[in-house]
Amino acid sequence: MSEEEEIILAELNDEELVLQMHDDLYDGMKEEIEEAVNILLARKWTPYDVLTKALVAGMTIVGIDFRDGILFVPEVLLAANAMKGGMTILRPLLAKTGAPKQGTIVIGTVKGDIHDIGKNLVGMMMEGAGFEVYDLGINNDVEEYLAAIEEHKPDILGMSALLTTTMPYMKVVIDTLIAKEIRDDMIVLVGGAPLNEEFGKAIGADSYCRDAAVAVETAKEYMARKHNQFAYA
Ligand code: B1M
Repeated sequence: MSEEEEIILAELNDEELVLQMHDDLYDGMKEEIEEAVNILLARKWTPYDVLTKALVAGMTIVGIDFRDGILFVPEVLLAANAMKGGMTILRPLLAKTGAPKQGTIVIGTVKGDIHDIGKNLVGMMMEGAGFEVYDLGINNDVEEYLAAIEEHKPDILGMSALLTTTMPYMKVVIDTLIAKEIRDDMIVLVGGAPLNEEFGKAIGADSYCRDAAVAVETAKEYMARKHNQFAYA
C-alpha cells in the first residue's frame, strides 16, 4: 500500500487547489486537471480566471523548466495534453458570453511550427469576445493563409510563432499580402513568446500582442476604429 495520502481535490480550498493544479499540469494529469477545472467553475470562478490563474500560470512553470532542461519533450506533451483537457471544458463557456459580433479573424501558427496552445487560447478568447474565428491550426505556409483569406475575407489575420526559427516566416506572409495588394484589407496581429513589439513593427504587422487578453483588446480597438471610420465617412 502506498504511504502517500490521496489528495481529494474537492476538499482543498481555492488557493491549495490552484497550486495542486499547477503540480498536476506539471505531471500531465489530464483527468485531475479536468476535475479541478469543474470544481473551480462550480465554486463560481469565471472561466477566464480558471484559464489564466490555474492553467496558463501552470503552463508557464512547465515552460520555465523545459527551458532549463528539467523537463523534456514527452513530459511537456503530457502537460500540454492535460492543459487541452481543461481548455476543452472552458472553450464553450468562454465563447458563450453572448458578446455582440465583433468581426472575423483567421488565425494560425506559421510554417515549421507546431506549437498551438497559445494560439488556441487566443482563438478561444476571441470567440468569447464575439469574433468569428477560423483557426487554421499549425504549420501553415503562405498559400494556406491566402486561401483562408480568400474564403473568409477576415477583418483580422492572426499569426502565432513560438520559435526564433519560425517567427521570420510571418514577414514572408506579410510581404506576400503586400505583393498581392491585399495587405490593407486586413489588420495583421502577431504573437508568440519569442516576439516583441519591435519585431512586430519590423515585419510590418499592425500590432504585436503579448498575450490572449491583449490580443482581444487590440482586435476590439481596431474594430471600433474601423466602425468609426465608416460612421464618419
Ligand atoms: Co516547444 N519550445 N519546442 N514544445 N515549447 C518553446 C517555445 C521554447 C521557448 C522552450 C524553451 O527552450 N524554453 C523553445 C523555443 C526556443 C526558441 O526558439 N527560442 C521550444 C523548442 C526549442 C521546441 C522544440 C524545437 C524542441 C525540440 O524538439 N528539441 C520543438 C519544436 C517543434 C516545432 O514546432 N517544429 C518543441 C516542441 C514542443 C512540444 C510539442 C513538446 C510542445 C508543444 C505542444 C503544443 O503546442 N501542442 C512544446 C511546448 C509546450 C513548449 C513550451 C514549454 C510552452 C509553450 C506554451 O504552450 N506556452 C515553450 C516554453 C515557453 O513558451 N515558455 C516551448 C503556454 C502558452 C499559453 O503561451 O504559446 O506563449 P504562448 O502563447 C501566449 C502568447 O505568446 C500569446 O498569447 C498566448 C496566450 O496568452 N500568443 C499570441 C501566442 N500566439 C499568439 C497569436 C496572436 C496573438 C497572441 O495572434 C493574434
